[in-house]
Amino acid sequence: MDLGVLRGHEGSPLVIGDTMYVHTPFPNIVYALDLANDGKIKWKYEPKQDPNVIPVMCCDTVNRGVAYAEGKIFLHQADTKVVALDAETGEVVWEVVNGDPSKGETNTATVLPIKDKVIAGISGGEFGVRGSVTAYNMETGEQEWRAYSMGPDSDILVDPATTTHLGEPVGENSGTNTWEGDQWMIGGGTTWGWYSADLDENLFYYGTGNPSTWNPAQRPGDNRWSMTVMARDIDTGMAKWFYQMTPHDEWDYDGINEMILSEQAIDGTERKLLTHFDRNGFGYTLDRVTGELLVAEKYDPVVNWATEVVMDPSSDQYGRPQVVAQYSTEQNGEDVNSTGICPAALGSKDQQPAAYSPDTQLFYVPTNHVCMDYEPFQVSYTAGQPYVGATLAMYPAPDSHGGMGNFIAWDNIAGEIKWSIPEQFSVWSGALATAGGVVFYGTLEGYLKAVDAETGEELYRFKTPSGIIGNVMTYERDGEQYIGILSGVGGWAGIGLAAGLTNPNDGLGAVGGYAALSDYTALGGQLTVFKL
Ligand code: PQQ
Repeated sequence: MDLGVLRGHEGSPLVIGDTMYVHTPFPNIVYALDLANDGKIKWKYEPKQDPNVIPVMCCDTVNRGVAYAEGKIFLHQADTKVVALDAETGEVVWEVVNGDPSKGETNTATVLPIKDKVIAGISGGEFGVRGSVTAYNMETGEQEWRAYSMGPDSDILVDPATTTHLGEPVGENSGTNTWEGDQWMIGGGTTWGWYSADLDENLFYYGTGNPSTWNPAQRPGDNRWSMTVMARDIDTGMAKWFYQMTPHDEWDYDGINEMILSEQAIDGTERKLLTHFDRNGFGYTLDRVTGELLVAEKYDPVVNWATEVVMDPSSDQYGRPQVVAQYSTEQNGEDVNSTGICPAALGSKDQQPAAYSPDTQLFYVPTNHVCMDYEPFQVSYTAGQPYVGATLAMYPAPDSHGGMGNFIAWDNIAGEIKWSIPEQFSVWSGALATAGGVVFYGTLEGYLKAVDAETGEELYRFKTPSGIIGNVMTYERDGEQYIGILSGVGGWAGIGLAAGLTNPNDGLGAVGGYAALSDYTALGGQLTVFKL
């Protein structure tokens, strides 16, 4: 099905009963398709949004999908309006405005409907937005609480004595005392990624993005709690534990990638785990109840900005990446132009989610294999204007013979790659693992691929009409299994094609890095469904 919108199609369709809900990038159309009637359109919702939001979206006009609960479809639009639609009719039940695009606050993420709440994040780390998550009442849309990523304790919803970081209380003013002056007010740490929840623990999990600006010399300190995995109480928003992966970021390694929850045995004991493939190139395994750090290993051997994450709890460096001075972009408060940094700012992996198979106990991870040169420069803050302060160039990692991505299988307990499939471009699509031992992903050239979960051997490929940056999904109807995928090249990697840019430094360096993509695909916006 052609969806009538070009540019990047992230996320996936959602199937509830006999209806498939499909979303598009800006203007964020939602279609309800009748699966019992050959996909006939039951209803279509097209919000009216001010197109002035487009220039304040950093990385294409993407949207990562709608969510469903209690008979409602939840759409979080680019302009930050959260809308609850009647799933049967498409009528608006309630709507609420979560942010202000005139200050650079936008949205690309889906929401987390959980218990009686809808939890929503915010984008705008490239505009000096101070990130937050907000819970709205699922029935009425009324705001229940908001937790900022940085700021006073009452803003970030911590208890200084009981909220922990690596097992220690965070103490008072933890969201301001690693910032100089009022910089935390424009401190970034936006929340544009994926949300997971453990209902038994009454916790939800997500990560915060880069501190603002990208010029680290302008924000001395660890910049807490940017770049942090957060575990918060669903009812109150109070934080139980934090783990900051990249203190004082110098590379734009946003910590927002998905948190995958699994129950696995470690040394014979069943643990509740959280596995996270960070932009910074480390794959982290934590105990999701306590926040204990169990594993932190590189999931692309080319990662060079840090040698390791210190795992000894008695060290004053515990949990901290050991930064290699050559790849720093700041020395003693001064800007430093740095070359050959791996990974590039879009990370060893960006927002495209990995998948876990409880059968193989492996994680299937779409990755980038890209490095960068980074030139920070002084930038001043004006509300609604870009607040980036760095010029970037991106290129394939040196050992890769031109390949810019790999699709890997990862053992989250050993901290090791089990197998790796080289790809010409970054794998910008979300993976799907099935109980049939088949794993799916899409490529930027537009292939949907099926591989063997144990060996990575390719079983099937199909070229869809445009590059794939959506997430492969599956559903069952009348005893038959189906696979669905959105095509439509774009996102940060495809921003050159999506926004028609040609200057190599444009798109924060991605235009040059992915210039060859135009030899393989063109803009699109389609849904393709396969029957097994
Ligand atoms: N969005 C993409 C994408 O959809 O391909 C990639 C990125 C974003 C990034 O790599 C970002 O750093 C990023 N940062 C923010 C932010 O800091 O608020 C927002 C977004 C976004 O909303 O898409 C991205």
